[in-house]
Amino acid sequence: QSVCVIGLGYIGLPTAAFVASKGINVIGVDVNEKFVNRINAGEVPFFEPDFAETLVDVVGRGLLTATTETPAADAYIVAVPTPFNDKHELDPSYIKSAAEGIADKLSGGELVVLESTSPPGTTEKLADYLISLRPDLTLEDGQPNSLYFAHCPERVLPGRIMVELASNDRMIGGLTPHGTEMARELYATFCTGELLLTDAKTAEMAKLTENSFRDVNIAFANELSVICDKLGIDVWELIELANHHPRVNILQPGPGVGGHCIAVDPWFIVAAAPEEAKIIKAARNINDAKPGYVIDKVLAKAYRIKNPTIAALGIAFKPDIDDLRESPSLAIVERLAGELEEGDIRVVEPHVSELPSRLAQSSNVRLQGTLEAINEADIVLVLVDHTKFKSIDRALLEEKIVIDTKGLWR
Ligand code: SAJ
Repeated sequence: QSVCVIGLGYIGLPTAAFVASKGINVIGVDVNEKFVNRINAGEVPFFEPDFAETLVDVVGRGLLTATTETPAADAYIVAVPTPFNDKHELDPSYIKSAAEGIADKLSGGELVVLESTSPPGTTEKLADYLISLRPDLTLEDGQPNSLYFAHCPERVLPGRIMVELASNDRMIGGLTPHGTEMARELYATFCTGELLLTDAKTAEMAKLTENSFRDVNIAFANELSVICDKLGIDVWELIELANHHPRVNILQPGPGVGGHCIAVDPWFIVAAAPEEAKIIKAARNINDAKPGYVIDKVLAKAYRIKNPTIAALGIAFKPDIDDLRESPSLAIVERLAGELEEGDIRVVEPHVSELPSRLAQSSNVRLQGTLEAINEADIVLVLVDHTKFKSIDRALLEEKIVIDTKGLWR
């Protein structure tokens, strides 16, 4: 059995390596030739705990090969980006080009799994598109020329990908019963979690629902944090107290919601049912407004100081990772750099060795060590609750204005 994984990003590559680690022959496909060459050389393109060892091992044993050309395979796992356009509708171009790569390699009997998070109905559209490219094949079960489809959304948490790839329960939603069964057999080879069988559209909606649930709960916490500021109440203490109730479990407020999933996926539900998705939409807007609220708070303090120095602690999108994608903390520092009339910003980010290019070009921003930055700062702005920040000596913060968006030093 051979498996082809299309799209070797943050999800596709660990998935490919993980499947290969079970002794299955995996070919990974990506449009980026440099990236492909690096993978074949066993080089790890991004940090993820325990991932490097697995990648080096499976590439070394010849179980995982990367290429730019889609090969013939028994099963295809599509893990390409699924961004949205300005109306929050899916931009299907990556899924379509994956389908175009697969189309002429098919001979009938293959399974195509869509793993990318997608709006309800996308797996069906992918199937229809492939059949339009290959009208000699059919979506009907049980024919020699049948093609099978399923949606098996990934649910791994960045930072815990290698653990969760193995142990998470998986939803397996086929377009037809046989498609569901084939996908179940494939995922049973590498998942120890429960395999939950459903149809494709329900699996698509379930994945969006999980991330929307989290987004709505974070929005609730963020709204509380703004209300508490107004009322002079410590929101962290408030949430801790309320969470002692046996049926209350409020998430944590912060500088906003980032990453590639939680800030994106709810919009697919809003686009699919704009009139009905009221709470989901409000939550998105509340979380998107939080960085602006933090910026206003910092500027109000900074304007009272001549040539203020601000130490910004953290620019990653969440704690203990180096991922800056869609990071509200990074966006806050970028906007502060543009709006600050005088003074400067010292960024402390233990997980990166240089600032991203847009920030590096700002004359009033530089990367600095934690103690140095805090010592020289008038305002200490906590944007990420990295474990390394927790042990900072509180004595250093005396005389400083502290704006702590994560309740790190409460
Ligand atoms: N955040 C808060 N407060 C919280 C929890 C998170 O402000 O109490 C913020 C984080 O700082 C970050 C953002 O939310 O900016 C998202 O972080 P996250 O840890 O909640 O989630 P992701 O984006 O890393 O991964 C999510 C996970 N989904 C759920 O937990 C329901 C993961 O399991 C999914 O696989 C992933 O999205 C995905 O790919 O969809």
